[in-house]
Amino acid sequence: MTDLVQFTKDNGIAVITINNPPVNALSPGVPEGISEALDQIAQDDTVKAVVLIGGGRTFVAGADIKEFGRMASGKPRGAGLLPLLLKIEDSSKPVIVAIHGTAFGGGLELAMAGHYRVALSSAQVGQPEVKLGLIPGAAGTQRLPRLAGVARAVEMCTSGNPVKAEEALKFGIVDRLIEDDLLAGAVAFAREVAGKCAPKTRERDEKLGNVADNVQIFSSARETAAKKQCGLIAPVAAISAVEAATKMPFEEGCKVEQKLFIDCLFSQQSKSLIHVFFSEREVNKIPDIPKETPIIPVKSAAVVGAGTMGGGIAMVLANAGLPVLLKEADQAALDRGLATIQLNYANSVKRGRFPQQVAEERLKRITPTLTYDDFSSVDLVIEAVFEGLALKKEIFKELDRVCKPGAILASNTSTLSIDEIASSTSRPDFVIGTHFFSPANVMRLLEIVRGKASSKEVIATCMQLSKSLGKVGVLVGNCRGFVGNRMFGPYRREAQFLVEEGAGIEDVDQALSGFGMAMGPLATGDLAGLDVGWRIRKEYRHLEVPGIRQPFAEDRLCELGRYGQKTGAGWYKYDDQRRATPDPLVTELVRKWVDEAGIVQRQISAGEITDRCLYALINEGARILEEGYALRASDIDIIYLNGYGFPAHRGGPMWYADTVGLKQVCDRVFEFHRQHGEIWRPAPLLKRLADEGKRFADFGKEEGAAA
Ligand code: 3H9
Repeated sequence: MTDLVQFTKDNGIAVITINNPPVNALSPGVPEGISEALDQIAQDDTVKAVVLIGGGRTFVAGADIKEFGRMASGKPRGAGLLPLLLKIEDSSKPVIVAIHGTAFGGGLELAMAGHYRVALSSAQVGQPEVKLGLIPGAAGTQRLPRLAGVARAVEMCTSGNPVKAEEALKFGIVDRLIEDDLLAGAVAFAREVAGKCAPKTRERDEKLGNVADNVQIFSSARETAAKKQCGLIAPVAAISAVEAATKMPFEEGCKVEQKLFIDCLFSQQSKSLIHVFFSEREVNKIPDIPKETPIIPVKSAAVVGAGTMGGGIAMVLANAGLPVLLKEADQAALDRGLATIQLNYANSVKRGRFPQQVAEERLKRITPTLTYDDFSSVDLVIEAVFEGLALKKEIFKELDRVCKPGAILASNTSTLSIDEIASSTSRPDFVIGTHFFSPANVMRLLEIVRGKASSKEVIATCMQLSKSLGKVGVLVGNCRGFVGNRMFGPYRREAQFLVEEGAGIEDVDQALSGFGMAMGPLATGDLAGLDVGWRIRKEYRHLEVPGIRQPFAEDRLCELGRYGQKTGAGWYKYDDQRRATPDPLVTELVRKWVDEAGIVQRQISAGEITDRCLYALINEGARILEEGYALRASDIDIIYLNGYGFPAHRGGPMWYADTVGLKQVCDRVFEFHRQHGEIWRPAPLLKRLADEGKRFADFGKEEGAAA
């Protein structure tokens, strides 16, 4: 038996324990170990039943995702899971699978091959493969409908969402919940069923439904997938695989599943989503900040500014259970801010997100104030006032005076220098940027901006805090716009140029949403408020290099009071429900303005639209990476996936560029450089990696990128 699997006996009951920390993934050696244990058990007349359990914090979280790369490159290790699952199911001694933590993917498939499943009530089960661009590949799509019914199996395999133990019991996936001691409960259960005829999941058909109902289930699932998971291969494949379970014998169904699984495994979508899985975890690893770095306890917080961002941040903190002081300069602004927070909570209750009582508890944690009087006791302050350096410096000076030593002073600035802000305090090591994205209580991204002096403890605390706030924290360097907005500038610049050069407004948005972006760049501008960029451009006009082309149509729209959704008009017109319709007036105005500027409009293809917007994003990303403002290309991907609606199945902008091939991306950037001038100068890193036949993903691995 391998080290990864142990086998003991407890008075006639064999206990097989999987020990492959941290999550008992089914890495090579685990299936083999279980198989060997079963062989020994089969020979041992003293054993009457078997318990299969996971050691450590969880049962089995699935196949070892790291192995998929090998499988896709034709070098799989081990015999796969299917033969083992048949062996378990065919065991003449009942196998009881004991579940704690998570039984996900291959873990649930393993469990379903057992004759019975018992679980702690805190456990969860699920088939999350679709989130990796895959479908269950070890008969999950065949056994799950036999246990839980067709509709439930389709739902679980297409959404990938976990199911709590209590529900799993209701659905028939689990046979019994165990209160405290899982092993003792499972062994007791095993004694009850020992010697009795054990059901084989693959032979059960009472939940496979009838043709008429199933036709309905599959067609509505396909419709939903086409709407909500448009362009994704795996959900559709999962539906077909479950459908096969209803139409053919188990063995045939398994063959259909295998073929679909392999198709998905070889797809770029799956490779991209697996990249996202590992990148989301990598983002927490900061080379010069070890895991053991002390964390500053954060038990209370304060937010300065009760506007859209400040109010949203106060909600995020309160939602995570922290008491929050919310400060404004005058009563009217404070009242407005609180009213918005109340409305947001009321809307969440109306939509069924949480009960009224939870909303009230959260609201109670927010204490409005007009003074800094109680700031002396808080552990963390987040400043979220209007984007003006002088004002922010004044506030930080005051915070420095009133806050206790050791309190973290954070700014939610989206453009200003953290070092400049920190310079107004006597403790720049306790100053950091926490850049939330709007709406702060909804968007998952949190850029954590490292100032020159920010201490390691402060950074580690903010990274950990981001998790407890339900955010994805990404550490970035202190440059203008940091990572996300610095890249977003060239992306939106190109969208505007394209309209000025003759592309239709909707054509630009549709090309990018067709690529998979949650929203087109112009509609995004309308949502965020066109005036935001307009004000920033006015403030930084002195930095513009003479002779470098700037887009101007959006500024003209702002001059006409068209700020986007909030004024009922921007690039589009909006009704009182904020539904957009195209506005021919804008097209006409843009044509007139560009005529006056001497720009000759032309037909522009969807391909040119996506290339120009995305390659502008990527070219800037390459500069950021080379300048060391992002730790890794994959960190930039995580920023774009969580803050800017970049499609996960494309893996993020830098990964996407790698999949296109940097040579091709670079050639196109050179072409745009020739056509449109200096703004398109290829980033040196892009050129170098393209010349060397490398990828962004390689950068830093062998070259030691700066942090
Ligand atoms: C599958 O099963 C296909 C089948 O149909 C069979 C086909 C033949 N493999 O997330 P954490 C690592 S597909 C390898 O931070 P948590 C993870 O990278 C799979 N590694 O912990 C991290 O490493 P590091 C279906 C894995 O407590 C460490 O474990 N299953 C795997 O926040 C800790 O992870 C899934 O999709 C894995 N399967 O969350 C489940 N899982 O420390 C994927 C984790 O070096 N996993 N690692 O950064 C999860 O959802 C979460 O990890 C889990 C724990 C909820 C289990």
